Amino acid sequence: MFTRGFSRLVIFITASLLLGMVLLLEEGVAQSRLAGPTKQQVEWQDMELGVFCHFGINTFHDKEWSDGTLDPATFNPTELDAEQWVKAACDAGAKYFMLTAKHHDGFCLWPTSTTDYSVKQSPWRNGKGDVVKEVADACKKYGVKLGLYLSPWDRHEPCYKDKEAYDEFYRRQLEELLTGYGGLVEVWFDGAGSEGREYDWPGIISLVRKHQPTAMIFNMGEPTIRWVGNENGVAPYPCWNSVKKEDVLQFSQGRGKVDPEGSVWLPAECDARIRKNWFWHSDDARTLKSVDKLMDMYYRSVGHGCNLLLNVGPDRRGLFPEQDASRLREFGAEIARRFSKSLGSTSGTGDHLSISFHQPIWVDHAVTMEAIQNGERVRKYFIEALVENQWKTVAEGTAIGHKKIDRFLAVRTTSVQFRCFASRGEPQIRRFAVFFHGRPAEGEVF
Ligand code: FUL
Repeated sequence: MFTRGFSRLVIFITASLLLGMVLLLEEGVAQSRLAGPTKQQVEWQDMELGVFCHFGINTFHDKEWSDGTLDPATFNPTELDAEQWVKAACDAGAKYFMLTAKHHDGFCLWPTSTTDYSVKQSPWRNGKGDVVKEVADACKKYGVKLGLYLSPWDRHEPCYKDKEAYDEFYRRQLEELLTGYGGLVEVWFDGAGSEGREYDWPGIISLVRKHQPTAMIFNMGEPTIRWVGNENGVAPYPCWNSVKKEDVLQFSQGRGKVDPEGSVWLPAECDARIRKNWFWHSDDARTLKSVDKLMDMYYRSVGHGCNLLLNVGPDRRGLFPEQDASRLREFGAEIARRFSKSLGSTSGTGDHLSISFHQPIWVDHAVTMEAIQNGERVRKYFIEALVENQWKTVAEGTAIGHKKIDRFLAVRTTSVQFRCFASRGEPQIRRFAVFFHGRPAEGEVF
C-alpha cells in the first residue's frame, strides 16, 4: 500500500516537474523569439532604392516651407511631364517613387474635394490637372511603385485649429488618395510642425489598412517602417531591424533605440536630397551631389541594410533639371557597374560559407544578405580571403540583415569565406557574393 502510494507520488512529482519545465521552456522561447518581418516588409526592403519628389507651390517661390498663403495662381508648371520624373528614377535603379501630394503649406497636387487650395485653383491645365494621377500613370507605365506623402501639419486649412474638424478633414484627404490612384507602396506621415499635436491615429491607420493593406506606414501612428533619424541618407552601423515594442513611436522624434532582441520588426528608411534643398530652388544647382557622394550614401544606407530614398525636386517647368536627371542616370550606372556582376556567389545555412576560384583574382567588395524572413540572426561575422595560402581577415561586422556591403583594400585571392562567430539560431545567408571595383573614389573611407 505504502509502496504503491509512494511510487504514485514519485510519478506525480516527476510528471509535474517535467510539465513545469516544458511550460517554462515554451515561455522562454516565446519571450526570446526573434522578431521577423511581414511579407510586405520583405518586399519593401528588397526595393532598396526609391526616389522622393518634393513638388508644389513652394517650387514657384524658392521656398522650403510656406505658410499656406501663397496664391494658387502661381502654381503653373509650363512643361510638366511626370514620365520624365519616373523614367529618371528608373535610370537610377529606383523601385519606388514618393510624391508630396500635400506639404505643410496645405496646397494639394490633386483636385481634392476637401479644399480650394489645390491644382484646381491654378492655371495649370486650366485647373483640370492632377499631378498625383499623372505620376501614378507614369509609375504604372515604368513598373515603379508609388508612395504618397500627406503632411498632417497643414498651415492653410482654417479648421486646423479645431482638432475634431481637422481630423475629419485629414481622413477625407487621405481616403481620396488611398482610393483614387491604384496600389500604394508607402504612405509617408511627416512629424514636422506637429510637435505636441495628437491626430486621430486609430482612424488614420484603419483607413490605410482598409484601402491599402499592403502599404508601408512611415514613422507615425502604427508604423511599419521607421525614420533613420537624419536627412543625410546615412544609417549608423549596426542598424538592427528590430526595436522594443515600447520604443516603436520614439522614431518619429528621431529618438528611437534599436535592439536586435526587440520583438517588433521596423526597418529603416534613409531620406536624403540630391541637392541642398527638398524643393527646387533657382540658386542651388551648384549643390548637386557628385556620384562619389551619392555612392558614399549608398554604402551607408543600402550597404547598412536600409532603404535609401533620394529626393529630386522638379523645377518650374515641371521637369527634373537635366543635370539632376543625368546624375540619377550616372548614379544608377555606377551602382550597376560595381554590383550587377559578381565574381562568385553562394548561399546557405550555417556558420561557414566559401567561394573558391580556379585562378587567383582581385576582390575588394563583399555583399552579404540574410534570409530576413527568418529574422536577423547574425551577431558577429568575419570575411576572410586566402592570400598566398594564409587566411587574411578583410572585413568584420555585427549586423547583416537585408544587406551588408563590405569594401576593403583589394586582395588577390583564390578563396573567400564568410564565418559567423555569434548568432541567434543558425545563420541563414541568402547571398554571399564578392566583387572587384578597383578604383577607390576620392575621399572614400573603408
Ligand atoms: C521634413 C519636412 O519638414 C521637410 O520639408 C521635408 O518634407 C522632409 C522630408 O521632412 O520633416
